[in-house]
Amino acid sequence: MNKPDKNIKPKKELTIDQKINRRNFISFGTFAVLGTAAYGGWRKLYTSPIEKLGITGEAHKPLRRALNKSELFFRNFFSNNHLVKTYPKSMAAKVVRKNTSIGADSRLDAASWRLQVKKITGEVLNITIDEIKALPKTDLVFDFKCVEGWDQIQHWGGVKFIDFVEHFGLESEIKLDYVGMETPDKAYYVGLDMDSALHPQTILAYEMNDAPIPVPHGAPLRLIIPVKYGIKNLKRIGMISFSNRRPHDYWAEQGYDYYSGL
Ligand SMILES: Nc1nc2c(c(=O)[nH]1)N[C@H]1C(S)=C(S)[C@@H](COP(=O)(O)O)O[C@H]1N2
Ligand SMILES: [Mo]
Repeated sequence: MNKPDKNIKPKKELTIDQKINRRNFISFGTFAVLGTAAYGGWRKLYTSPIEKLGITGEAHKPLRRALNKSELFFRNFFSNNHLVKTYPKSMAAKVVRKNTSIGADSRLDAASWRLQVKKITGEVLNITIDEIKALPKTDLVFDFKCVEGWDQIQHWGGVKFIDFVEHFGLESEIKLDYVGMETPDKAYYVGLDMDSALHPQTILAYEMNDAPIPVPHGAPLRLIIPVKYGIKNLKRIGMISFSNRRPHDYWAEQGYDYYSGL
């Protein structure tokens, strides 16, 4: 039998209790360090200033910077005249899907309906559907997408928002950052960034499948904005306004993304 070498110190065995204590110490220490860092990060975010303006204001600035980065990408993508894919008329659905119609499902008094446009001077234009129909008509067949997960190729016709703006002399208004639209009873309302509103495929539509829009789909005039999800495509427009502050938005108030771009 070999005698133990005097020069090699016997390795000190840790007892089970010591092992547990040491592990607890390490994990608690790690937890404390990470926890402090996380709390610090959260504090920093929480106490950071809240953005007032900007496309998606009212969020803490560091968060918003990240969101704005991706948003800016898409805004540039669309404002550089990138067009949404279009289809031949023959591919458009004959039976058009219908979704919620908040503010657009009561009886429509077509004769008294007017599109109100609030100018920045305070003046309010009252525009008839015939005045709108007299403007150049654009047809659009595209894939309409609802955030609930369905999509459908649909055919809409109306005046490009940009043509409407030009005709009614709203040059000063479109220098602002946002457009707000709401139903005549103000029950449903959307806010749109100006770039998307002025996109060449954004139309104030009065026709669906070459016929006047039926009431369930937004008669007499609805917004068709193919760079956005369905939620922004307001049915039965009553009022249009312009501002540098984000207009209120029905679904954004329920927690949906304000921008709701595709
Ligand atoms: N006034 C009004 N417009 C609205 C809505 C609404 O509830 N009220 N719903 C939106 C949603 S979520 C979608 S998907 C589309 C559906 O349009 P459709 O019923 O013609 O398919 O309208 C949008 N516009
Ligand atoms: Mo939707």
